[in-house]
Amino acid sequence: MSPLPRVLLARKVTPAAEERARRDFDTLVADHDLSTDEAIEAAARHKAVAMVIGASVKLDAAAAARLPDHVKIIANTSVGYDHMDAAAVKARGIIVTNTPDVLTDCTADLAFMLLLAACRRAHEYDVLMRQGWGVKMGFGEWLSMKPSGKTLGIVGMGRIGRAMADRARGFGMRVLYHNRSRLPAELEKGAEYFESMDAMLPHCQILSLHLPAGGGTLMTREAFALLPKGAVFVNTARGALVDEDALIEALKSGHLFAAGLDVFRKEPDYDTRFAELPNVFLTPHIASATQETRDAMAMLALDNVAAICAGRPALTPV
Ligand code: 8YV
Repeated sequence: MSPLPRVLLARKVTPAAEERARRDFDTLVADHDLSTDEAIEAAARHKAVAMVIGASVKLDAAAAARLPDHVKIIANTSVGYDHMDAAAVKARGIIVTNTPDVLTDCTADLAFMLLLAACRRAHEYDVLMRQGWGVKMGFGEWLSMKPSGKTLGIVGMGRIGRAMADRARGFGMRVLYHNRSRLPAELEKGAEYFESMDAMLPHCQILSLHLPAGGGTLMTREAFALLPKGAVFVNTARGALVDEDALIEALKSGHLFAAGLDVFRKEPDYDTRFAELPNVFLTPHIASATQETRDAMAMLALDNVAAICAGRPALTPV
């Protein structure tokens, strides 16, 4: 019997996925999410043919050049892979995979939760209750914003953007979108296409980002200014897309009614000025963090590893 393929789990995965990895491969399991140097060193030491990684392993061109020759696949446990220079890794003859589809529903669910929480002042009411319901509200006081029937703008109408649009339709929203190209009618489902994001922004009572990072800062001070006064902003995509100073100013001035944010520029840290704003609902980059979805993401990463080790094509190459 040939020896089991050597795999490095450079990040902690779920128990079910770890059990499978230990059963199907000769697996070295890291006890924490490894840094880039730690991961490259562990892969070399373990003679790994596969590395299962998360965003703590940042493979820029220089790090890609240091990957050991025996590594055949880098399996990301995420759909976004802006933590690596995929072209540089692939130029080394190494397959790169990600985890599309399996996290679409949970990411759209969380984006919609942030949308509802931001519109309905969920954070403020929750704090108020935990402080003993000190403020008794009059009929016309502390009012929030009705999400149903509003106009939602989506930037990035890929799988997650379309799942967000599906949820919005259930709330009677008018859906606008900006995307690199217009979708066919069966995917558009009545959403209105804007070739220019700037042309769309003035119509968006709520704006939600669903595109990868890489194209620089999309939501600049000027872009926020184009949103109508009282708009709500939701981001489950990447913090790098947003000028956070401009966002904080817009939230403070009341130009934005509220925001719901799952992603930040300085992850795994964040600008704590957000925490001082009552009109922000914050989550720590957990859109895909349900038991079901994290299991599915880790299993898909391992499916990709298994395919490459068996000489088959990867399921979800990038
Ligand atoms: C994270 C994500 O990767 O898939 C993505 O692009 O950002 C997330 O799913 C996940 O939180 C693991 O770190």
